[in-house]
Amino acid sequence: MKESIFVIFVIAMVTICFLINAPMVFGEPKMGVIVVDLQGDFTTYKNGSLAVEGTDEAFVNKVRKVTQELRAKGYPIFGTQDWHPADHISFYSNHAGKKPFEAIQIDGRTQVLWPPHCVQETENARVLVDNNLFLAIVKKGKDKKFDSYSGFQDDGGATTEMNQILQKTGIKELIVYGIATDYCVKATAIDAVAAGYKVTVIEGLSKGVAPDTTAKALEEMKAKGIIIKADLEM
Ligand code: VGL
Ligand code: ZN
Repeated sequence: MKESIFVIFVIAMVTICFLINAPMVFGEPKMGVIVVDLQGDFTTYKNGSLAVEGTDEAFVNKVRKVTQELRAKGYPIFGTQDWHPADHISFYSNHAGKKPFEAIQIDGRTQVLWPPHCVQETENARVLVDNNLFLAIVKKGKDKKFDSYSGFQDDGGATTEMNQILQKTGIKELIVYGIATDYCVKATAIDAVAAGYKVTVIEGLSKGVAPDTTAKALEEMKAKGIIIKADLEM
């Protein structure tokens, strides 16, 4: 009789210890980070061809510092890199008589025509955050026929390796920031939510091409369930 009470006591204690430690045993939902297009051509810091307002050296250094801190805390860091061939469809100079920032229709899609930027293997296509911090940097916009604001897929629907890499890493939640809020940050965050991740966009670590499209992008992201945080408190 005494023995069976002892056995029940031991089983109860083991069960209680297991329940208390369950979050540690099974792990918290795994959080990853996507740093979007932190490249010279999008910054005033590097005199970029498509420099976005507010992307001076102080901004880039802030993104570098936070990314370093997130890495030090153990979060897996991923990046996207705009990586266009010189004859890319999104460059105004590849369309006779067109001007930068004009929008045209191509096969039923709206294509904004940009100054040539992030041309493969050029100085200003480099990612300005320490490349050693990243588990992977996903290149996008490599196909001359399609633009690719999203890090997950291009305008033709061809997927990148992003989702596969995140799944392999066991990521469930994502922090997203970078350039530009109204184009590549927005498209990447929206595709991440569509792929089933819980997404938080950090407004203070992102800059937009224009105020009106940036305000609209933030509203659109919120409407899709994306959390918008002013800054990361660490
Ligand atoms: C981007 C315009 C063209 C971006 C990329 O990174 O937001 N914007 N290509
Ligand atoms: Zn581009």
